[in-house]
Amino acid sequence: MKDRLQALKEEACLKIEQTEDLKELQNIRVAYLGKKGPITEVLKGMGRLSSEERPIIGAFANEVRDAITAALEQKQEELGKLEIEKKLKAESIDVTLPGRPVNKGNSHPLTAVIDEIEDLFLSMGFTVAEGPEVETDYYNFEALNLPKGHPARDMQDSFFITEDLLLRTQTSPVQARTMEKHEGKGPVKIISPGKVYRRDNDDATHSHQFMQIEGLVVDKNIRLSDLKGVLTAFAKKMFGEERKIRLRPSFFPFTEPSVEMDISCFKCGGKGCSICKQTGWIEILGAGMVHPNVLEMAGFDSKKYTGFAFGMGPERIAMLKYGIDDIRHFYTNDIRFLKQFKKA
Ligand code: 2NL
Repeated sequence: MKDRLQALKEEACLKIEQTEDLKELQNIRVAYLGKKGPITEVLKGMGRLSSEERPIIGAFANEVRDAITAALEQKQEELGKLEIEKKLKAESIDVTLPGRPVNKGNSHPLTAVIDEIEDLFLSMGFTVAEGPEVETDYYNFEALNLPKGHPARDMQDSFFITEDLLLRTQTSPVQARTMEKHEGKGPVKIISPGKVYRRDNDDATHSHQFMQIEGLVVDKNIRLSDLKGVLTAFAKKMFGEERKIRLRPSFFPFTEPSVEMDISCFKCGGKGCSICKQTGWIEILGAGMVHPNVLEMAGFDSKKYTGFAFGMGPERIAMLKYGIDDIRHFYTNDIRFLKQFKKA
């Protein structure tokens, strides 16, 4: 019996020694130490032994069981460690690997130009005002000195929704609304960027929907020289400190006097090139002193208050700045076009 136990011990220990797998180890445990295992079997046969032999074999059987248990535990620990090591190796992160590039988008060129213009005027103390794109006839026309039947209403064919509602043709209604809110008290110092709509056939220089940025300053003692100072600062910051400006007389129903502003060509410096069409000058905006009628309708006393206003098309500014030849590029959003305006 002792030999049988000794054989079982050696057999079990060898199997334990050779296994590389935790599950198999568990199977070995069950096979040798389980209730139906050979050691239990041997112990069951102890009744047949003499009283001298019984304690000796009993003690030896315990020894064998303890030895197998110890071997199992040692192997289990070994395999457990190995498994963790394997896992660590498989899941380790190489922190020295270079990062994968992230595909980043960029601002739309028109958005970038509008942001730049906004920042510029914000730095001069203006605030940004916004308003509805569906406007009433009153704010879009009447309040801007364009009464019904005024010939200038034909100057811009508009998208009417009802007899009284239309898609705004300029952002001036935002300014008329803002002036009203001031209840006759200055200062008003705002810019109003936003979408505007005109009934136009789209081509390289026309779009039925486009952006406008208007500006308005109303206070006591505002003069044409203030307009000139602010817009000169704008032109220099936007197109280079060497820029010169010139004002030409013009006409807008909402300003009197009205002017158009040119900047000296930023490409040729004034000598004449294709950008400035050989004139040395580039038209960038319209402006003027706010018409007294417009001030009065918005609740300002035009004897005490004066103001200047201006309006520009950011598409035109962006086209000049980036040499874009077709306004439709801004709205067709071809990714090959848009990607060219990624800042380094
Ligand atoms: C242009 C010209 C202009 C204005 C817009 C304005 C607004 C109010 C009162 C008076 Cl509330 N004027 N806006 C004035 C002059 C010119 O825009 O060529 N825009 C693209």
